Amino acid sequence: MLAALVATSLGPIRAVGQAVESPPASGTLRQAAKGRFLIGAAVSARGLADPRVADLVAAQYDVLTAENEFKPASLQRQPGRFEFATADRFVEFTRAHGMKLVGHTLCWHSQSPPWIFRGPDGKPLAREEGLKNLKAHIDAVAGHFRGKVVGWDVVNEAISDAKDEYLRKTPGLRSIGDDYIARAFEFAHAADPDAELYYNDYSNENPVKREKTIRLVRDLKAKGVRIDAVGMQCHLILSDSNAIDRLDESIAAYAAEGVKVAITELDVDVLPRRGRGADIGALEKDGANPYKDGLPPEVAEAQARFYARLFQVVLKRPGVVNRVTFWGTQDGTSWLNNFPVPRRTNYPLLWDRALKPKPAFAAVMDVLGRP
Ligand code: 9MR
Repeated sequence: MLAALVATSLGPIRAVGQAVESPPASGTLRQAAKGRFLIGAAVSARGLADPRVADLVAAQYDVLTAENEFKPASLQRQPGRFEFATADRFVEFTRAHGMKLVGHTLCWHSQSPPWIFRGPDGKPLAREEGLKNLKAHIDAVAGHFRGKVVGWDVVNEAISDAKDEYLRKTPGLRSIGDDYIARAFEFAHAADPDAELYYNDYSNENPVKREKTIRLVRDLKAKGVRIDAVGMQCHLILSDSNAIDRLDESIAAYAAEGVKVAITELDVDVLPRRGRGADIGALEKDGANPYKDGLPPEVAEAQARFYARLFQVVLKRPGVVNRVTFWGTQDGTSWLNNFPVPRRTNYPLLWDRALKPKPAFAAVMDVLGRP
């Protein structure tokens, strides 16, 4: 099936395909990256239920992340009532296909049930109550998936975007205090001692967040807390031409702290943006939607060059970047069709809406294939 997909990409159906000067590379990302780093993707339960997506995913990637199904709101909507059935399908799928699985995420201010850190009045729970809920969640979830996931995004997006603020004022912080992050890592380690533990965030290729991330890594290490890697989401924007240089510098800075780096949510937004990051919204309210009838070949080519540069940076430091995970597989189901402006037509990934590989796929394969 995969061979067929690659072959048909040469057909004249889409303008994007016509722009490719040489035929798209054959083979898979997984083969191409072998022995250097793991290559992964986020997929939703709905995506996995589509046989064409399931085939593509099983052929191309070493490791999966569930796009929403391991988040606290999915697993423990009501206190003490854990719902693992949907998440367990990811365990079965990855096992059946000889793949690894990453857990995303144990502690996040978004997609979490409010009662974890807040009372019925909306006020922060007392520290001991908040700690008890955090521990109960992590014990149950990391315990359930013990031996089934290779690692956890233990805490997600806890660093502030504000220039003069270190940590985001999340419900967890307001209830427990600054050390909720360290405690989450300790609980995760106790529940699954073999799992790798990651701190995951967006925009941490940028200097301001990089410095705060380094502060956090040092703080955790000083407390004797296990942290294996910084997860760099890398929701990047095509027009931000310096992003790759900042990424390069930041990978070096994290490596110097003695942690690995995983690129955890990679995509390259091709639409106009006024602001940056994964957490803006109001600014973009009336954002333009210029490519609703197709991605112009020159934009597809620019995106291909952008991805190629990114993978060159990844390959520069063997053993430091140990995983690159895309946030999705095909353009049609990417979150970026609805963020920061709802219902636009975006093209952030390596496969198009018909599951045909784009120029960006060929470009990545080309970089990975070079000696
Ligand atoms: O892709 C996810 C989307 O389906 C959800 O609606 C959204 C809810 O916040 O979360 C998206 O995934 C996010 C990830 O969990 C954390 N980093 C930013 C991702 C994109 O928003």
